[in-house]
Amino acid sequence: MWKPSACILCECNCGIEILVGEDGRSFDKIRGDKLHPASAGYTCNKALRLDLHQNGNTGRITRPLRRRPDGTFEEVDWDTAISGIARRLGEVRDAFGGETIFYYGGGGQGNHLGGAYSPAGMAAFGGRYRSSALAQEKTGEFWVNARMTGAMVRADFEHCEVALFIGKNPYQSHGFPRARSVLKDIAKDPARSMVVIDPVRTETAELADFHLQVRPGTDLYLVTALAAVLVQEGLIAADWLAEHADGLDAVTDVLGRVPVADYCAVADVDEALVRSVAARIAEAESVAVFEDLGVQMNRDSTLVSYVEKLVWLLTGNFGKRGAQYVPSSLVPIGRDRGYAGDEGPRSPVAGARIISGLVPCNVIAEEILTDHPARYRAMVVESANPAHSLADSARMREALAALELVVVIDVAMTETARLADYVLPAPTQFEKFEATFFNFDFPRNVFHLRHPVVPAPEGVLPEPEIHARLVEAAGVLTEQDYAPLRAAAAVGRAEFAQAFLPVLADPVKRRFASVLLYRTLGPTLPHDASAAAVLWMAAHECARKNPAGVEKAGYGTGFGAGERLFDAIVHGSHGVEITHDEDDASWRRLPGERINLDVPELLAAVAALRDRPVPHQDPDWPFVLSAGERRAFTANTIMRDPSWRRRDPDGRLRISTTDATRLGVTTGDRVRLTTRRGNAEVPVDVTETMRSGHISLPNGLGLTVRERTGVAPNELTAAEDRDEWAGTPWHKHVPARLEPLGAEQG
Ligand SMILES: Nc1nc2c(c(=O)[nH]1)N[C@H]1C(S)=C(S)[C@@H](COP(=O)(O)OP(=O)(O)OC[C@H]3O[C@@H](n4cnc5c(=O)[nH]c(N)nc54)[C@H](O)[C@@H]3O)O[C@H]1N2
Ligand SMILES: Nc1nc2c(c(=O)[nH]1)N[C@H]1C(S)=C(S)[C@@H](COP(=O)(O)OP(=O)(O)OC[C@H]3O[C@@H](n4cnc5c(=O)[nH]c(N)nc54)[C@H](O)[C@@H]3O)O[C@H]1N2
Ligand code: SF4
Ligand SMILES: [Mo]
Repeated sequence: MWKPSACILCECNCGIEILVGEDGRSFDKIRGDKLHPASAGYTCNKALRLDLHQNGNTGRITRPLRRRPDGTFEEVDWDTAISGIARRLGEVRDAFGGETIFYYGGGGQGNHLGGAYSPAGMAAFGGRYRSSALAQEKTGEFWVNARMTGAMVRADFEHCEVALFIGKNPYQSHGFPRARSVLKDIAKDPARSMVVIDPVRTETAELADFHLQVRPGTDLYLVTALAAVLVQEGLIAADWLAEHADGLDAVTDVLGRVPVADYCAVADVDEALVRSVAARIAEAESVAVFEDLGVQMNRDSTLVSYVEKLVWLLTGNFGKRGAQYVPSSLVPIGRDRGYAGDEGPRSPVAGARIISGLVPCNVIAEEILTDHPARYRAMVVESANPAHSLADSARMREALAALELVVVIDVAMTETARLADYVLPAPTQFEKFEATFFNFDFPRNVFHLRHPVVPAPEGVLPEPEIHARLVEAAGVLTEQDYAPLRAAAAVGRAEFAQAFLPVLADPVKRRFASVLLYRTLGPTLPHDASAAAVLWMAAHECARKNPAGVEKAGYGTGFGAGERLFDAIVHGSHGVEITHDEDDASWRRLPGERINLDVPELLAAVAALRDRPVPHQDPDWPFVLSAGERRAFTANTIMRDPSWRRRDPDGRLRISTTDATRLGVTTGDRVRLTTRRGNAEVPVDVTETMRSGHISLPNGLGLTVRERTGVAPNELTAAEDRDEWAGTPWHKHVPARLEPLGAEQG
């Protein structure tokens, strides 16, 4: 029988249908789900063999594990595991304070429902600090958004006249619905243009009209030159800016003085090309822009985010079709308060800026490996693999070992789980109710609550149940808290809502709202969808915040709108439209409906770029390593079965033809790759797509199931290589050198 679900390998979460075999377990066939409101039948190559995630050689775990004093693991039952963890978290709290219990993760590319319950589990023990992968990619951009628009911004590539990608390869990495089709449409249409800023001639660059093949790590020079041309050549949307934006004079003052030719020379991009790109952007009806890891995990990332936003703001590309927009959301992700300068929360040891509630990933080890009294003492890791995915794996392993307690909640025996004191096994995303909160479409936004496709094996527990049991083991919630809510739920939703109001009004109880919903409203939901209970609150919040969009999507108004939206989500196994916005909805999501162009500290840093020494290559490290790019068969560390990779199974190091010739290596030859932090042996792939001096490794290999496949990129990266504003890593800019191994062996 074909069953609807979604691909879990990137943030798009395309709707799929799975033909479950007669054994009730195997995925015999997978196809795109035409009924999915966002992906409409689209998938890329990666989804089609998800069977290898569900049934492959993945190191699946199905029993709670506890570490013995001799270092080996033993299987324990759930009561033993939960009570043991609760006791030890309680001991850490009593000895050092609950705020020393750190939480990492909360969901990968497709599973965020458990993460909605984890704040309750952590609050039960006084946990306060947390982080996730977002704090090694998006937090700089979140901080800039908060200061400029006060809202998360996305872009409409489907309708744009000009698409601009900066450090982003959507042909492989996607990031918006039906990416490959949308890219091909733009490439085919003579009236539309695509601009790509990337040192690599990627599949996306291959489709582009303008490829600015920037010198790695110099994007700030290039993007500043681009913005400066707009100002210096009078290409800005002056009337639009006067009506909608503040701070223009300060910005034009700085950009007016930028030495465009010099900056293009630093970036090694032809000045005439930069000027024609500026002209193309300025004349376009609409421009959509996506900056991603090529700049966000690179030097000056927060400053690049700022200037990138100036490019589309100075040309009036916000709040209209084909440009940037502010999506509605069911569960907001990445909202920051936008504290200026030194205001705002800081991490307890390193004093790093906490953005959107997240401690920068690159300081986590530093917050542990110290004798500072406020250091973290315990860590709960959920659906993440920080021993592999964070900078400097060796130091991260050391940090995990220094903690009093590490708990990992995962489906597989990951690199991080191997270092834990307790490992709690969860059902896979095809064995439970699951959802992603990466819902950013516009004007029609979509949410997909996936139903289980196959039964979970005995011995695993879904994350909401784990967090509920932790809260109960801490003694925070008891039957007494549940009883009145259960009684109200038995009468009806309106009565339940009435009974739930006091929970929301109580600042302590509110922290446990998700678990209260799960235990009381949950059992009344159809299809055993208890895990969806937390979405009831989210649906009402969405209806309250976006009344027009929710009404236009067909859910009516008032309390009934929230109820109908929630019911549609619970029943709609192919995904549902949650809002249908009017075109001007983006404006109404901006505080004061205005845009701020002048972020003083960032603008001052852009102005000071002139006086900064021009970046130069250190002769000891003649290569720049991009440690972790997205390729046809990479999917973070979600796919652990190596046979999934039809191409590039061992994750080769890409190198330019010029450099390969100089080193005397050809495709398939092995080289020793050395960075300041480590070294690895890896076969090379010689290609015309790389610039000389630039080499790249895939992201998401270097995994160990039975044996290790590929190079683990973070054995080579350093935690101190990070952005001065947001603490985001420079994974795409690792100084490196290479030695051919052929000669050594021969
Ligand atoms: N196939 C696949 N798709 C994925 C994922 C996956 O693992 N595999 N992961 C998902 C996740 S978690 C994310 S965050 C996204 C990330 O998606 P992307 O950001 O698109 O992914 P990357 O390939 O890491 O980096 C993008 C580009 O940055 C370029 N780059 C490197 N150095 C520089 C530089 O100095 N300047 C500029 N301008 N560009 C540079 C690289 O050449 C690369 O083409 O992808 C998602 N999609
Ligand atoms: N050097 C370098 N490092 C990088 C990057 C890079 O480009 N270069 N990219 C970074 C980026 S952008 C990201 S997003 C991170 C990603 O790295 P992480 O945040 O560590 O996440 P994933 O690799 O997506 O791993 C997700 C984990 O979730 C588990 N999992 C899957 N489904 C479930 C489930 O239903 N429940 C539970 N409990 N667990 C589940 C998987 O087994 C896996 O262990 O890596 C980052 N690290
Ligand atoms: S990897 Fe991403 S784009 Fe490809 S099918 Fe899966 S969700 Fe869709
Ligand atoms: Mo990511």
